[in-house]
Amino acid sequence: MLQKSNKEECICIFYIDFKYQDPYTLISQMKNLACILLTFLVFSCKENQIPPKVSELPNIVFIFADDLGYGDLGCFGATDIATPNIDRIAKEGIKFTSFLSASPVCSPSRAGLLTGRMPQRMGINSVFFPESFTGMDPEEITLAEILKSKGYRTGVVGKWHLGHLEKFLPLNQGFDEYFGIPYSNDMSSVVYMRGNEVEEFEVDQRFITRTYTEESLKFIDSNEDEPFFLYLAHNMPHVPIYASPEFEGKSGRGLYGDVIQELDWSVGEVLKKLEEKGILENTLIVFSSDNGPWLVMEEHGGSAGPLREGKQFTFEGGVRVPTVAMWKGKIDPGQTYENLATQMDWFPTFCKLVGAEIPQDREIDGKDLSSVLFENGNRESDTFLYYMLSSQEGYREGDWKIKVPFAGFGGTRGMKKVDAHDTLLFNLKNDPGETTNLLGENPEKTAQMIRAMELAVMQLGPLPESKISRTPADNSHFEYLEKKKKIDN
Ligand SMILES: [Ca+2]
Repeated sequence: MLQKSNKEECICIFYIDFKYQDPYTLISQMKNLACILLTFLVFSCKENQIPPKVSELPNIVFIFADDLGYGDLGCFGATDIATPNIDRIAKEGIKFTSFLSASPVCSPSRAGLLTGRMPQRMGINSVFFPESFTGMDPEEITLAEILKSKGYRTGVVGKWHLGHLEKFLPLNQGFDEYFGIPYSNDMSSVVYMRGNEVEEFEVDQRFITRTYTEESLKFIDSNEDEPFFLYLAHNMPHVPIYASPEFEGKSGRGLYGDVIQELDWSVGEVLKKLEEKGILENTLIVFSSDNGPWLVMEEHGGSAGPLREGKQFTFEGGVRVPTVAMWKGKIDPGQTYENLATQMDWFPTFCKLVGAEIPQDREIDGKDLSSVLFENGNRESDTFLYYMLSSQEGYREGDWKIKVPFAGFGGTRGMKKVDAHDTLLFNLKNDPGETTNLLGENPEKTAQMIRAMELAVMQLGPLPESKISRTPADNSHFEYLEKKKKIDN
């Protein structure tokens, strides 16, 4: 767009008034004109290859909620939680109604967002814990590294959850600044880190959202003059949930609703700051969630709205996340995109936006969403492989979804009981709640979907071992004593 307007300005320069020039001046001016024209032609031919100048690059603000459900925002149908600021993004931008997270749990979902790659390719199938000695490989190329290479200031505020040892932390993955809790807020030793150091050992969780908001506003304040990438990854509404005192008792859905209303306030503060600085028109803002609601937490977990199941499962409630994006003047307001898109798509989309080459030495699974965002177009592909941990559990192609047989899960205090099922076939357009198995009446479609799914899995190729996310108990002390006892006897 910016390039287009530059061209118009160039054309104005070529005006020469022939009538009042002497022949020598005229020849000299014609020569100059020829030079200018030649330069213009060369630049026109290369137009698509010229990376945008730093000053033309948009800021990117990516706001991520943790375990926010599909039914927890006003613009996605919630009537008991007020989210006017997030609704504003949908109203003044685009709402994605079939936006899929890379995984139904935290760490793999975040790895997919930041690299554009299926987390299974990186061996990130489950979540990291404070005792994990593994993390996302520093050799992975993150969005922050891409944007930094184009002159961006990059900051992450909030939950990282891709490994907390120094080599896995944000500063080693392309971020200039980090403030936040390095994993989930229900894990032992909840601390605030700044950069690579622990800054606060006693985190009062009631003020996490407020603190993250203040840190984000400070980041915008100190980087307003250069393009910046702010990744604001809230810990809320992951359990245990907390809201600041002024938000308590304000929503129509108890503490959970209060927490979401505080998150919405936070979004409003960011929008207000961008407006005050006069940079809202030069900022792409995305709001999304890392996975579906943690339903086993009952009223402290969110709602998947009309979708089936939630976090930890590959029914739509686990992976379809409420997603909105706005960029004033660039994204037409009030759009709804109903076809499939994924969290991994932001990687190639942002690469395109800033004129960065998509890495060629590795598979990037995301697809560029530029035509969806800026041209009312469609995403290049409409397929998706559903994974939970290391299990490939389903496949989507357009409106159709097939789920492989599931042995059932008896339920624990942290994971909901879900019944066993045979192969399931759904048409998500007519049945987003996955209520009616169409397998019996669509044998041809079923066979085609199974073939397509098998091909997709085959094309994925061999996958690395899952990185150990939780170390087993070290029982060597007991084993030593038992061994000793045997010898003594
Ligand atoms: Ca999560």
